[in-house]
Amino acid sequence: MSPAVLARFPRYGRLFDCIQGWNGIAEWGGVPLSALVDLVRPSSSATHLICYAMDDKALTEGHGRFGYFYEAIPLEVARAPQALLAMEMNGAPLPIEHGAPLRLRLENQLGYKMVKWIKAIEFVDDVGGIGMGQGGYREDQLHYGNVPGI
Ligand SMILES: Nc1nc2c(c(=O)[nH]1)N[C@H]1C(S)=C(S)[C@@H](COP(=O)(O)O)O[C@H]1N2
Ligand SMILES: [Mo]
Repeated sequence: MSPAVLARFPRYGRLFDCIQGWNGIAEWGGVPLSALVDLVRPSSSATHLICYAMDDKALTEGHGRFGYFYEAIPLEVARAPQALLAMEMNGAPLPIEHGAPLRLRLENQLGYKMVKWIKAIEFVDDVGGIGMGQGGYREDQLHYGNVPGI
């Protein structure tokens, strides 16, 4: 993506919180997720969008976990101004360790909702049939809450 195009993206900097207690600060650039929702015009029955990631947690996390990382994002969270499809971090292209080529930034949610290494996005009207049905990988495997607002 050219610097001129990147320069037009909104940028957000905010304290980032993981549920495990660590945090960090960065500045992110990208496309508002609401722009994608507007473009797709999901049917009125759609409640969430699912971000599917490239990482197989059996390989990257162990502890007996399995399956590809994903998270379900309620459409009202996706439409919020704090929701970004990020391609840039601290003024440079998004690095692989932080989710290149594309990651979610949801500045009003805990870290585990911010899917890195996105490979596909799907709009659904029920999260029950996705993964183990709890609304996300961390919810399925660790019983985290599925709308962790901060
Ligand atoms: N694809 C994918 N995205 C993910 C995760 C993951 O394991 N796989 N972990 C989540 C969790 S629990 C946190 S706290 C943040 C960490 O983001 P960072 O590596 O940019 O700090 O990524 C989130 N996104
Ligand atoms: Mo996390």
